[in-house]
Amino acid sequence: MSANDQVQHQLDAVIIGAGFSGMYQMHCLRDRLGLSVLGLEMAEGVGGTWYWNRYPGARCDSESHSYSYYFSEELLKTWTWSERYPGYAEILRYLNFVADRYDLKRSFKFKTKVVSAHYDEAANCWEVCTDDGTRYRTRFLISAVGNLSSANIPTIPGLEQFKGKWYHTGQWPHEGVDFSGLRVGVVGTGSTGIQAIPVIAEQAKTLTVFQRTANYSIPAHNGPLDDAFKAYCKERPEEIRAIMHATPNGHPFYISETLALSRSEEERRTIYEKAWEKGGLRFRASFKDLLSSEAANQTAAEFIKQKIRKTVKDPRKAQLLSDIDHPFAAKRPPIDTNYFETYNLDHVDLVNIREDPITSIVNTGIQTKNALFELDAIVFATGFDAMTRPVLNLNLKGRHGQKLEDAWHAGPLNYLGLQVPGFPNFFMVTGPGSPGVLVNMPVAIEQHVEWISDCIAHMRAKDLHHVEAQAQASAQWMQEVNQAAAATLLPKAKHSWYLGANIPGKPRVFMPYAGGMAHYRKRCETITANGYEGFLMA
Ligand code: N01
Repeated sequence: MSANDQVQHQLDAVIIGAGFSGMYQMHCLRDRLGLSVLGLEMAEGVGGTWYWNRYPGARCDSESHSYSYYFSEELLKTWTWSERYPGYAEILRYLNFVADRYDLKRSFKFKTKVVSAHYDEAANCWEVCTDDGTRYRTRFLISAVGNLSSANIPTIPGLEQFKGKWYHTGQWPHEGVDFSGLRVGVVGTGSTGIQAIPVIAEQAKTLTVFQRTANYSIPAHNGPLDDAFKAYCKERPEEIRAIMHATPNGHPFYISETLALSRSEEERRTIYEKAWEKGGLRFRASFKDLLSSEAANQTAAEFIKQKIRKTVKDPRKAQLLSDIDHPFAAKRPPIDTNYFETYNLDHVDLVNIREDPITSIVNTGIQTKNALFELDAIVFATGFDAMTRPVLNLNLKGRHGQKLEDAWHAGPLNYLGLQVPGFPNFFMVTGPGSPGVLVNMPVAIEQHVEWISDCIAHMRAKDLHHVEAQAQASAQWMQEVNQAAAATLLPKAKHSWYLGANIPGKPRVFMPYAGGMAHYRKRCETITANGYEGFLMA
């Protein structure tokens, strides 16, 4: 037994992760409920996804005034965002500001990885083991590990032979990377690649983009916020909050009530042009049915494809970039700064790896079926094993020693994205089965954290010690999650991480709840009002 291999004292709650979720969960349980709580975090500091994703151009697609905690008027009045969309560095400063304001860091143990946790049925508690050999016993275990925190590094033969340097955008070196004078290859054209490519192109000697699936993107029109808008955010947070709580995706703007095909082609074009000028995710709100009607969606898709063809001068590149195989916004729609314009630079090339696939990585670069691309650096903007992997990596064992991996062999069985049957007193913040990743994350996070905190407060008030999702309620919830997705065009993107389709061997299940945040919130409230319907409490 090592010095550290010892059981620490009994805690009320352990929270895993110190991002947006874990920090607020800590504040709620420690400061509002007065529980003994420990936070465990792999990174050296707070920030979660923004701690790791420091790649060039990393920026949020939620507008900054909505990408904030809304639980405290004081926070809203004290913090001022500088740009329409916050960059990773400003978000990290914000999260550190919040952590310091509430003195949260003292309750987190950083540089500490949870390697496993099991539920001790006799004692009705979780034993959590960390990589330094310490074991913690806790009544409640809360995963705040995020949905996009497990990097997907493709297994391409020969990577270890590459003589240059390679990077995954989700594990970016904190000191930054200087691409000046280098021949750089970027693999992946999702939200991340689309943000990174224009910035890398500014430095690199040559940039070769390896595209498997062409993607839509809307101009972000990012820029500094003016004083009038900053004042509005401080003076009327209630108004902004009310909109965010009323809309399906938690953003601070309404979705139009108009059906796309109810307007003439010319009227539609004018609406799309205006939305294009506004930029960002607001474009998706142009019509009510863009995500439910294929015909409506095609009007938006065609508008964007025309914009791409008009922007990109080289006809071959324009064709490759606009040959998009899925409905608009069926994948999370990227927003960009000069993405398509970047392909007009002479030193930027585009390779269609669907036609000419990557076969290996050799010491000098990337080998496709037909050509060798000599490179000094490779950037994998290849996304994440999303939603389930970060939770599975905790190596949980629930009642009767059941592994979460087994409980989820056919997909992430859960109730409301909050609990898994057979795993009592274990909660997930914005887990699979909840709307989180489809909405403005802080809105979803605050709702979940408050629900979990209220549930724990209720249990304490009633002297209850055990809460667990019922199997039947969970099975029914899975049906609702499927039905909600099927009512949209979201499952039509074949390679989407929403479906787990980006990871070989992963069950193809639409993981997030697509019924909308406002509806989901009401659903949770009703369940609570009905005495925590679908949960077993004892
Ligand atoms: O990851 P992705 P991401 N060989 O999975 C390609 C959030 N986010 O990091 O489509 C070759 O979307 C893959 O190709 P394909 C946001 O929620 C937000 O870009 O599978 N290529 C695709 O092009 C987002 O949705 C912000 O055919 C491979 C790309 O890599 C989520 O993070 C910014 C490959 C991966 O795209 C993930 O975005 C950034 C392989 N083996 C991210 N494997 C903002 O807030 C994958 N690809 C703005």
